[in-house]
Amino acid sequence: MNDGGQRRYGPLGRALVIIPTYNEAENIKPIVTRVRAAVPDADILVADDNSPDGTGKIADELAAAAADSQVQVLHRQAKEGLGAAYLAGFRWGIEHGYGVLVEMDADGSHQPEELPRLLTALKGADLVLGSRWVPGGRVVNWPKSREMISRGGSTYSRLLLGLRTRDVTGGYRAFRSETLQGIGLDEVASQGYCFQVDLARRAVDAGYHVVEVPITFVDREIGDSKMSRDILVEALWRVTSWGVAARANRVLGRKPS
Ligand SMILES: Nc1nc2c(ncn2[C@@H]2O[C@H](COP(=O)(O)OP(=O)(O)O)[C@@H](O)[C@H]2O)c(=O)[nH]1
Ligand SMILES: [Mg+2]
Repeated sequence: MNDGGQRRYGPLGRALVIIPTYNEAENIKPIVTRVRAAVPDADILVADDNSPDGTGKIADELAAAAADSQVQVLHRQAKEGLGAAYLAGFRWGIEHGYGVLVEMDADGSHQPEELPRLLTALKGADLVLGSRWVPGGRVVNWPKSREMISRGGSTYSRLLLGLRTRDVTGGYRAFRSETLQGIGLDEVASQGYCFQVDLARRAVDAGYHVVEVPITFVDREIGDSKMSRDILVEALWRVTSWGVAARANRVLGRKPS
């Protein structure tokens, strides 16, 4: 719980890097190879939504070639969004006894070489956010339009939800498994990218110690972004409704739901 970082934290335990994929056939092998090289002790779970381009099959081949089952694949029936893929991956990781669950995109935007810094910070925190918008953080090759959407989304969410973290929408994160178990995963309904905002606000509301670590986010060079208008609309209406509910609760003197 959040006591300004004074709490003594237990050992981290084994780490599982969860990589959600939808049509990442050209990216999956390079990212798995980079994670294995950067953090050899961590295991990897690819959460694939039955990608039509055969990403799941390539991931199976990588799993078969990996020593000691360090690469696993969670095959899901259909494309259900980033949030649903992560929830399934978190449940899998918790069931298998991992102490740390990491979120990482498949397209190279989240550099595995930066993961050791996130894990070091997690030794004194409940949740570490890789952050583009703190000093030392940056984005490379991102179109100005995407940067505006991301920065705007973070600012809107922070103001409406009263969050102090700078990068609320980012998806490069390391959770202690206790943190995930303490924030009510069963009640998370967010499907698209607002899933990230949802988890961040739940962790802050539950009093967890959330730390931001600067990262360099590199835009994908291969494959297409899955960002869509529907994902943006879902984010806007969910964040707005959480903000309105939080304000109403404050006015009425109720605890946040
Ligand atoms: N399993 C699964 N993965 C997804 C889905 N949507 C996006 N992803 C993955 O989530 C990560 C981030 O998506 P990306 O398209 O790079 O988003 P952007 O960086 O915001 O443009 C990538 O690894 C995608 O393959 C989905 O519906 N299901
Ligand atoms: Mg991307």
